[in-house]
Amino acid sequence: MKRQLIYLLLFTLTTALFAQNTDESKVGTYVLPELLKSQSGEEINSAEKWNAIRRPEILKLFEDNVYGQVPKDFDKIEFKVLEQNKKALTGKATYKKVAIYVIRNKKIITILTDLFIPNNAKKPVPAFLVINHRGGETMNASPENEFWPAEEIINSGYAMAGFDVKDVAPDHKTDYVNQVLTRLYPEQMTQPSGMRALGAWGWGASRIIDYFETDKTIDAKKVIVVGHSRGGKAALWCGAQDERVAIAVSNESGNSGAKISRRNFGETVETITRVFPYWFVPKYATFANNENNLPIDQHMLLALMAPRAVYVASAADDGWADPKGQYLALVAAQPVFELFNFKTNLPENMPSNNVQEIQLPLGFHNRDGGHDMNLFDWRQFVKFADEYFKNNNNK
Ligand code: GTR
Repeated sequence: MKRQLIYLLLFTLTTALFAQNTDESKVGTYVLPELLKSQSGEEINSAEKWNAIRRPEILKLFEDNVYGQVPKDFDKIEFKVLEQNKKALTGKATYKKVAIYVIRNKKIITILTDLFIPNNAKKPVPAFLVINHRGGETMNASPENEFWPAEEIINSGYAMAGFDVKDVAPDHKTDYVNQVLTRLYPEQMTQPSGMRALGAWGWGASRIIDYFETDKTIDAKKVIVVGHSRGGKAALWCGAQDERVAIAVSNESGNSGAKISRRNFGETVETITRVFPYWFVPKYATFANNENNLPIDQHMLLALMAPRAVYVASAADDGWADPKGQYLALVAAQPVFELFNFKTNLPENMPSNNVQEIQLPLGFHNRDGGHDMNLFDWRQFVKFADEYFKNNNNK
């Protein structure tokens, strides 16, 4: 709880220090880069062409200009259940602490995962997996903990998992290199489009999905990767990279997450690259006050989830993350989902506060209140996941 307060305070301070436009009348106009035209000018009018041509192009543009590559190779991965309690949450769940050891070139890193699995499940369960930047102590299963409400999630028939990003890349300007980058992929640091912190966090989530694939109680084809704010940026990039992610949930990910960068409202590329340069490749800073020259915008990141599902959550008082800019990105991503025969038709205007909009495989809400992830948000994620898994025949 204390840690959450500190985050809230820091967040309020940053937003106050770097006053950005929050006046809708001053937003101005912008033109988004084309989703459905390839770099050589070819019309992308089918799912096949999207997968073969445009998707790889856009992934590479995000790698080179924003988040860096995500290395896929390592020599070995091993899992060890360090703790297990079959009577957790008053007997409703099994708790496991799992260590994930990843080895490359004789170097090792360890990611610790906290995991609750419902005991009454008759078959493998879908799992929520949180990329947590708020510290391990925020993954406690106490009923007051709305950020990671394990019991509520268990009651809804899902497993609840999470890991602390510090195991893969500490959220710190210089220390971020200390885990996966220095130990496993040192060459990434010498490459201009090598992995940086946000990419490393997503890489960590993928290793937990590797573990899920070995745990018979989990349905690894129904993994919902969730991130709040900076964690939400990482969740979207993870989902774009790792097609095992069934649903990517972005909670108030804002700038360089779900928000349209060209929309001059809330946090800008200038601020984010100045305050958090280590989240991105160095080239991203060249787009500070120069967003119109970005070869991508964030609607393209959401589109990389197609035909899988993406959920964008906002909070009405979180102007820094630009609720409307996040909604408009989802609207602008729709043409790619249409290529996969999803007839989504999101309203032009953002839905009213606290009203969930579901047009599978897309979902959105903008709740009352400020920057946080709470029970209201989680209940919407569960409703969305329930609908999606019920309706998606592939699952
Ligand atoms: C802010 C940052 C945002 C967002 C947020 C958070 O200070 O400017 O982009 O990531 O932190 O993670 O809570």
